[in-house]
Amino acid sequence: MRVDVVTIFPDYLAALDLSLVGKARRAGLLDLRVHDLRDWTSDRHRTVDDTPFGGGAGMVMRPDVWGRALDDVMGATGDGGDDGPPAHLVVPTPSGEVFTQRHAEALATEEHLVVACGRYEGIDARVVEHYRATGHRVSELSIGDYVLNGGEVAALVMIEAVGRLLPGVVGNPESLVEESHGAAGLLEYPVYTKPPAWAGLEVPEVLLSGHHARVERWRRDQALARTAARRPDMVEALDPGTLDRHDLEVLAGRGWVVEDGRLRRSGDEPGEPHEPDGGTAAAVAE
Ligand code: JFT
Repeated sequence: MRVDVVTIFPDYLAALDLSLVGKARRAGLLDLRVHDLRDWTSDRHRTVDDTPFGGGAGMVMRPDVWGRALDDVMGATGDGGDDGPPAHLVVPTPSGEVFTQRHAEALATEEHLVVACGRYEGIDARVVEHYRATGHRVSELSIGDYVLNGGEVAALVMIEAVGRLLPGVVGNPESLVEESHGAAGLLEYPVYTKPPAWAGLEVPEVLLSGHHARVERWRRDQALARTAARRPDMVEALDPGTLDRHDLEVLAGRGWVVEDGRLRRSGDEPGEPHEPDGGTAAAVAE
């Protein structure tokens, strides 16, 4: 996969030389190129921004500079003509869809991604409009509901999430398989290693027992309890048909009941606000 990143802070992306993504690059699985947007300016001050039409605070990134940069790194059209397959343009933005593992999986199938990292109040909206109009796929994505100062950190997150899915990047594909089980709808169970006692805390006895079936059941109970405590949205999305009697008992113990084929908090009437849990979400009971 080829990934081009355009930014006014190319050094921000240096972290991608490290760790798994760096390994993928050195193994030739990922061709990552970071570009300085200012290379496409033409004035003495290398200006990339200007004041917003219509007024308001801050500055907006100029479409002409972005257009020259993106034409160079994406190819001028999205028709896949003479310069390889059409690039998929990824634009981090607080106004985007929230980036999920589903987006990472879809992007990992692409041959060429271009990530446009903006700053200030954002990039002139005509840039996205223009590349869509010229046949490119464009994804405007946010990494979550908190405020960053620009797209670079979001790009790091997305490139790491995509990069680790490229065939051959994660050494042991079993860990990807195990993860996709987790992605089947529950948070992961807590994990422990040596020493068996630390800071007065013991590793749960069942994990030392060597009793595989009991270990599996304990881990599933933990995953269910955590998910119930921390992620009611994930419990609601579970298909009760995939849960066994014991699963349903664990959830019932945390206030979840099956009604009309869906999980619902007992006592919550439709449209009523959910009763807060008094802090158990932070530290899940054993
Ligand atoms: C923030 C961002 C994401 C994501 C791109 C560009 C400018 C600053 C800004 C902040 C708030 C409102 C502009 C960006 C993000 C996220 C991404 C830009 N800013 N307007 N902030 N938070 N989750 N992805 Cl371009």
